[in-house]
Amino acid sequence: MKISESDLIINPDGSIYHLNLLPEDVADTVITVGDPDRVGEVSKYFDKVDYKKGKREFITHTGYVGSKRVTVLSTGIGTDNIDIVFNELDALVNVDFKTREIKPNFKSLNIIRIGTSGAVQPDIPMGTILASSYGLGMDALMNYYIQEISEDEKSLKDDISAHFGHLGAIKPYLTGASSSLIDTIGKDLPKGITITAPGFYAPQGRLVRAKNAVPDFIKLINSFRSNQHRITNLEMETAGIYALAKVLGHQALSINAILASRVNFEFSKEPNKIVESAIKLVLERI
Ligand code: R1P
Repeated sequence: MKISESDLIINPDGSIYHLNLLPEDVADTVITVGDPDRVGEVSKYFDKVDYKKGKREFITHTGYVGSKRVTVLSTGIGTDNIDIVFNELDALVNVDFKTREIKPNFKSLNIIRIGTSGAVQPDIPMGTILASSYGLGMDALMNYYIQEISEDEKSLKDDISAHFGHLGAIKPYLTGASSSLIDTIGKDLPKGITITAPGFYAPQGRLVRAKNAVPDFIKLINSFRSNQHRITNLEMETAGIYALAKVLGHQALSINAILASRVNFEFSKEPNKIVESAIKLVLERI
């Protein structure tokens, strides 16, 4: 079936609407970062950079780490951008742009986020590199997709929803990391449930001038326990990445450079150093 011109917008030069990439521009291994300036911080370690492209906040460098072809791409902030990036990445590899039909041979990408995050447990200090075992979305993105989840995901999500009971209309969604990527790239790293918030301030329990509707948010989230599971950190993309990767059939892992401790009220004096160590770790393991 032909996908219409308004469902999938292709620019006159054959590139996809927002990412501005041609199908051949995407490697099978994709690193996503939030900050467009971080793309160069990753690709400076590539053995060869073939090209650099971009539009808006979506900057892409594709090249080689040893013999492995890798794309690094910035998503900007938030799961609304993840919706764009993941659908467009998927279309670039799984839709024939000439016929506008789905390609017969499905291609699954390995997608690794290298992002920054704040810890909500006292034993996870700043400087930790943490792999998200699950992404717990507090945003509304997955209200718009049909997502099948495993029994384990469902039971953990139910436990969390029961714990969060009084958050009213918010319907959290939960998806696990790719088991193959967590066993390789995430193997020896601290792990935990990452909360993806639809904002940076009150949605992550920060208090500046506005009054928070959920005043003890950090306590609420860090007190959750279910078997060996606990919530370890907060950021703004992981849950959307995990959920859409699974819906579309890709493998995803989120690696978090912990820059802040939300329980000790501290922010790192050396954030760039922590991010750099996360970048090096991922590039050594992909
Ligand atoms: C907020 O400052 C941003 O930082 C975190 C959050 O997820 C959000 O995108 O990640 P990045 O540093 O990867 O952007």
